[in-house]
Amino acid sequence: MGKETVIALVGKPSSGKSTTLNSLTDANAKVGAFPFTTIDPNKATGYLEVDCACARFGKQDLCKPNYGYCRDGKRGVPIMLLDVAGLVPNAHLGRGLGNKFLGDLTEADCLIHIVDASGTTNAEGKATRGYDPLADIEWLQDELFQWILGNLMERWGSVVRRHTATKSTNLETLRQQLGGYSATKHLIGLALDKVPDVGPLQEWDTATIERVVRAFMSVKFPTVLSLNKMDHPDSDKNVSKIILQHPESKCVLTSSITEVFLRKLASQNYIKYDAGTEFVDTTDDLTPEEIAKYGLKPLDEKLRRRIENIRDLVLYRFGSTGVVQLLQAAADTLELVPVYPVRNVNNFTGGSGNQVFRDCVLVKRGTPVLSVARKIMGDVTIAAIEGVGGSRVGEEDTVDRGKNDILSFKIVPGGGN
Ligand SMILES: Nc1nc2c(ncn2[C@@H]2O[C@H](COP(=O)(O)OP(=O)(O)O)[C@@H](O)[C@H]2O)c(=O)[nH]1
Ligand SMILES: [Mg+2]
Repeated sequence: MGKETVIALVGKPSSGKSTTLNSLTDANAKVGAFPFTTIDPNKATGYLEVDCACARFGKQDLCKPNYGYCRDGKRGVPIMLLDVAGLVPNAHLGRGLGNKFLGDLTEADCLIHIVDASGTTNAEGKATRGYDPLADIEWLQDELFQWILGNLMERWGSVVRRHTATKSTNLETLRQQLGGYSATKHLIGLALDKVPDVGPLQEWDTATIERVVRAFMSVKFPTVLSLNKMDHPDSDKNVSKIILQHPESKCVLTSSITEVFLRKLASQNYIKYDAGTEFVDTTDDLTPEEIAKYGLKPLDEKLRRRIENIRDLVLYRFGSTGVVQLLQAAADTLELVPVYPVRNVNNFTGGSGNQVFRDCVLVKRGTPVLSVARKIMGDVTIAAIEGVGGSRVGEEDTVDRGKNDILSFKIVPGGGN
């Protein structure tokens, strides 16, 4: 298997990173085994919700993913999440565990910056009131910038000498210098495309280097803002300010503590809750038959009031707790498309049995199907690639949402390893 997509949760202490991670990973339904090999306490599997291909063919009843889940055509595709704690102001100077934290980030394809929108924690995460969370957004971006720029400037003299001595291109030299951030040549090329007419590297002044670093950050660390603690009364005005100041940023309003609470109540059978929606049903809302069917327990007065509060403060105002949308926003930013490798292109089953669409991988839209094959099967010789109904798909054809996303790879017998 190729490299998995990794989404890192970042933010100052007490912004809600761990709560958000819990809200995304404590899946309340039967969920397939853990597909990732790395065991690390700060890593967890989240589930990106997509419209599953089974619904296109009316095969929801036969859809049993090997990993993740599928409920009536809504599929949860596993995605790796990383809780990157310990970031404090000036981490790039090595304060606290700063540099270790920054090093952990290199694995990430996308960042979710958890912002405490309520302003009830200061820059260091200590309790306060009326703190301006705009400062956190700028500080985090600046921290990353200083870190990358610092690493580059530290050895700029020798970088330039080597660049001229080896007659390298800007791309080759930057690849050497920025490859350590798990950045591919392609990615660095995209960054360079964002700063046209920079001229040869040996002539760059500080301002130009800074522009290149900013461009690199934007492709290597695309960021979604989670404006968290939306349930708090002070959050509204801060959110308006943030959205006004950062119109280009992708923002999702969240209340991760509410999601954790609702999932807990659902697992204790007090409510019926579809994660990510505004729909919470209690015994007050359902018929005796439905209550029996779902096995719901009656609420006491205190619980009933809390649920009313959650509806008023979060669900009815914002449409949901936002956490499911948060992963979707990250996936949109990365332009991820679910692709379903199948054995049988007529009934979509795998090697055996009648269950359909057992596998699903996330790939960037526009990826050639041959690269998808490599990602899934490694370095084997592909004889042919087929789509739905056995239609031939060219190796260089690309995948998109709903296009070339159901594929069967025919391997040359004995041509693999
Ligand atoms: N009101 C409110 N509090 C939250 C929310 N999410 C987290 N918290 C609280 O914020 C504090 C810090 O949360 P935690 O997840 O440990 O933050 P971390 O340090 O970023 O991992 C805890 O007391 C949480 O209960 C939220 O959505 N709303
Ligand atoms: Mg934490």
